Amino acid sequence: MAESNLSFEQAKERVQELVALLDQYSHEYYVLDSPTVPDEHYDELYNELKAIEEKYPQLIQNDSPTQRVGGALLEGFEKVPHDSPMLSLDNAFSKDDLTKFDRRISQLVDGNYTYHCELKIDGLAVSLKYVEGKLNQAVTRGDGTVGENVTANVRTIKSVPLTLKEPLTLEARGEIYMPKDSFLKLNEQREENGEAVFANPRNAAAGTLRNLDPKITAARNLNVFLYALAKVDKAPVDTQSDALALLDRVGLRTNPDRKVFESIEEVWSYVEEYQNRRTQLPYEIDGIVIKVNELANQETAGYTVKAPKWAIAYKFPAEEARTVIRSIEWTVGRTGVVTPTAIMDPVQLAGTTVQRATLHNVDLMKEKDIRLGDTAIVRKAGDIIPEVIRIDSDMRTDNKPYVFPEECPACSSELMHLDEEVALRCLNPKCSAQTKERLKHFVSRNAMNIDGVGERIVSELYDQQLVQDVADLYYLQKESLLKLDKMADKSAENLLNAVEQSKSNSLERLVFGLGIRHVGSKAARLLAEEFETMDRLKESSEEEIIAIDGIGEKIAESIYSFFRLEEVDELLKKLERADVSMAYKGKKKEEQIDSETFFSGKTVVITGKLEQFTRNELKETLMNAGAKVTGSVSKNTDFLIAGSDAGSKLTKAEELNITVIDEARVIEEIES
Ligand code: 1X8
Repeated sequence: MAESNLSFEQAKERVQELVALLDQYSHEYYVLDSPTVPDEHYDELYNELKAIEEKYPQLIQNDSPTQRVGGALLEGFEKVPHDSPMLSLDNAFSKDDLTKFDRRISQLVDGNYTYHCELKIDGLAVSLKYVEGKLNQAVTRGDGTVGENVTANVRTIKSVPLTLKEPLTLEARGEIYMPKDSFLKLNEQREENGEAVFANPRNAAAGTLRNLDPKITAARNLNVFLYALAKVDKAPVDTQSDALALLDRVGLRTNPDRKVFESIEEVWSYVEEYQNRRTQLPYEIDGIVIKVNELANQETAGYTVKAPKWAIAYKFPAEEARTVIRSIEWTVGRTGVVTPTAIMDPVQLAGTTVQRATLHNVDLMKEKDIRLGDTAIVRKAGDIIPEVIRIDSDMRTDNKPYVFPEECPACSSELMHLDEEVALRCLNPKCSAQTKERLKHFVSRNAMNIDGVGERIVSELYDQQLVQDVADLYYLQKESLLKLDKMADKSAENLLNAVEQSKSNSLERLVFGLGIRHVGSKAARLLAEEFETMDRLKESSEEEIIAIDGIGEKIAESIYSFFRLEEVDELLKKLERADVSMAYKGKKKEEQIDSETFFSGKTVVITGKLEQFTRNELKETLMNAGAKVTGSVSKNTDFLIAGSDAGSKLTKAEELNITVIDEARVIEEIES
């Protein structure tokens, strides 16, 4: 780099000029998408600035474009409360939902109103605060009340101005995202380096924004669209259109694909237009946000605790893709059910590369007449699990009807259908695949919750003949564990500790863990509550079981016959000899009746790192308070309890407008 030969005074003036010019060129390039100078010219000025700053470091301004590259490693992200909550939006999934929304608005608002329609960007919400025109703070949405300070990382995003074109004090909110092509390149790179790939652009953006090394953020291509003006001093704003125009004017990047409409019919046309165009956009959108345009009308319509009443997010239906089925894999489950998965040519679907899709069962395969070589239409069920929804029969050439397997892929015993079941089953109770699945179920989180015994360890324990049934877990010795692949002293000890701890679990975990047909964790809990010990459950009659509210004939029959099996008797004895508790440790039924709590009958999900409880303690506490604790967030979830570093569940909960609470709140509610 050429050394600068300017005097200090000259340099000072030149720095001002250069920063202003470079800011202008950046704005034209990154925000307006229309550069006015060649890249080389920008680079020349940038290098000149760099040279001056090298000679006179006291002239380096915090908002100099040379200061975007990302400095030192961060220790963590400071928690910052939002001045006003960052709310989520209610969702609409159909034209009918939009019509209902419109009807509500017409009742809430007096007089005329219009709708401002915008694209719903699939990224992460952030708040940017500018003080007298200078970028002061960038904070993630977090739980809506408190977010994380990601200023160091956001500064590296080239389209985020460090200085506004006007010295305003304001808070703008928007979405940080990773463009589709950057996401694909990033994953290609990661694959080459043997690193785990990101599932979709949103996860990649989240991982990038929440990276403790701002240099990494700087090296990846994040971008932002601002879509809300949370607060502004000294600027008249009467509508959402005005707000976005103001953001444009001061140099903040907004999405140009927005429009005002007078009627919900026109809104629907806009929705349909973008539903068709979404795949052509260079970034992912997952819907359309419809807002009442006039701020006065917004105020009249008001808010619920979770969301503004004056806005709604129309969510697009799941994306579909087409690809060719090359083979079909059959997997044996815990109960012997053998399920088919299509192995296909890799295809991009709603942000991820998909190569496997469930075919559910033989009947559905027959119904869809699925053949090897067929072109399949795939979709993600609930936006997560890819499934084949149909075959494009026009694309079929001379593919032969599929020949279904007659033997278990694991143990080769004959497969059959039980009664009227659609499922194919392997009926060999000693089948290796089934046994491994039973073991996996027994150690799983909702069952005995034996930490550190995952799929690989279970498989090895079985293959090495250390464990043949679930009770064998309690007879494991350290010496034999050390013979397993990658099993060090410490991990063997941890494993044994986890096994030991599980001995004192409350009865419902064991009942669920045994994998009795039709007995899920909810039924297991009801049974444990009712009978309190394994012995009493074992001796119970079908009538007694059916008498329990929430348990039907099918479950009762299954439990009754389970406990009549000789091998079950032996297994229970073996567990008892190992000192595995067979007693219920939760609240007695009669204790529960009078206590209607905050959590009674609520479905809750726990995520993130907890401080005050272990996960099990929290779970038990919640269940004692009458909550149903489940593993994944769905529209049926009432609360998500989020610790620190919450990931995809938090995102999902936010998307679904589910109330997110922290541990402190749980304690508060339990104590009251
Ligand atoms: C979330 C989003 C909004 C907009 C775009 N993308 C989003 N992900 C928008 O208003 N254009 S608004 C929003 C929210 O309020 N939670």
